[in-house]
Amino acid sequence: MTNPATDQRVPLLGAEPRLTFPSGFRWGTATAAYQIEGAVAEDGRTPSIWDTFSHTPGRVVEGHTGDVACDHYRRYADDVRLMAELGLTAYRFSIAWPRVQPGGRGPANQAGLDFYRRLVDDLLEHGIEPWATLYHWDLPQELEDAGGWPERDTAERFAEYAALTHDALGDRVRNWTTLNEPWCSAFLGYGSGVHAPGRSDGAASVRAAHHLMLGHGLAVQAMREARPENNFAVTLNLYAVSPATDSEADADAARRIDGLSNRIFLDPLLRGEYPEDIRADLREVSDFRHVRDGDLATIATPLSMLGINYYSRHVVAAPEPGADGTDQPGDATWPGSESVRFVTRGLPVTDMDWEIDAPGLDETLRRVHRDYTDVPLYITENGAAFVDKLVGDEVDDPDRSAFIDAHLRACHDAISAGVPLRGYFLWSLLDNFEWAWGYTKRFGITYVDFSSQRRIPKSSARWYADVIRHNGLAAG
Ligand code: IFM
Repeated sequence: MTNPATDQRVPLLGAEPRLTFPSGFRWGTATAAYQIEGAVAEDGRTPSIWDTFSHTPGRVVEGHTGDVACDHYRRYADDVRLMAELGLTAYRFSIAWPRVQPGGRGPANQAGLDFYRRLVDDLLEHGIEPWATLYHWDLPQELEDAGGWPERDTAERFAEYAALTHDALGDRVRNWTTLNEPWCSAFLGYGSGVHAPGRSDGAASVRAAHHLMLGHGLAVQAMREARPENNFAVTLNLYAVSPATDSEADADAARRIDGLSNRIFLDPLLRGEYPEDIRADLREVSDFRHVRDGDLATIATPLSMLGINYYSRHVVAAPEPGADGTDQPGDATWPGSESVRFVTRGLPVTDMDWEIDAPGLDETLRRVHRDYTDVPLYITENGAAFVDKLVGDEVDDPDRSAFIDAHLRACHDAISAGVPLRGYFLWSLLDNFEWAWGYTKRFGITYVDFSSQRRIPKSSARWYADVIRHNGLAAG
């Protein structure tokens, strides 16, 4: 395996790993329903906003859809066997709301729940702990037609769906995550419109962010009341954020982007407030009158643990003055950040063009623990897309192993500094439907031949299995 920065192979472990993780550390992979399941009209499932979006010409690269995806709905048993062969101790998957509660209202659909019962039972039989996420972006289309996340009612509907799903599966799934990456749902879905439902309305995106988090709080309360012994979390996509220079203007750009990507969720969730600077940065877009008394206390309902997805760092700068002396617009696409320039540093990038910055993960973990919370932390996603080539029956993806290796070292550094990091879920088990990029970006440690649905573990899968077997990494 080669490291793109050094062109060095990442060694497989010998008998004596020197970087050992705490015993009981969870080694997992993560996936999401719409990205892998397919079977979109099976057993009573109704369309989600992603079905509508992906079937709208021009929204997804090459017109790809999740109609078939990895056909995991039918092939889940093969996929669980694959996980067992890798030695995973945990698996994070998401539940499709429109499968379990078609249309987003009313009674549970037993046929939909049965699929997750089968999946969970199979995981348990293989000694793999199931981790369920309730919302990974597939809002029932009917709820979007009624206004979607910008409407308060969607938060209530989400709590009802969470309670009904947890009632059915809470006896065998101990670890529950409400939302995956509410930043993406709110700001890519309703702000820039590059994700479903594809709306570009700054005010709506700020309301969506609030109602997503309100739905999270209401859902945790409902589920905890039913089974207080289970663990409840939310997963945030957090970024390390740095100013491009030590100028005051760039420091302010970094403050703003940290606020609009990280603190806008961390502060309500863990401090019960929206920071004043964020309200000020958003004043042209929102008066925050949608925030009702008691909402912030609900959002700040205590968590059992927190999920963090980490991919890269934002390096940002203030706008440059144009020829006429006025500020040139930046290139951000969500409200409040229009004036900020995102700067690249010439570091190696993944196939998403995201700069590889493993120290940013250590920094993020320490910051969350130091400034916000003592609860156990989990990396619920981390991984990389690279251009993979199937040669014969092999895919050699050294850059991916090097990426994971570097990020696991960052996790180890954070643990050594006292951060209660308890597990790592690699994104992703399988190549899958990468949202607006369709099937053109491969994140899996397992190659999927989408024409035959054949699964081929990449060299990174063998490398990760070795890490799991040794509960650690070779000396670096
Ligand atoms: O594929 C996505 C996933 O659904 C959410 N987090 C980021 C991944 C890579 O873009």
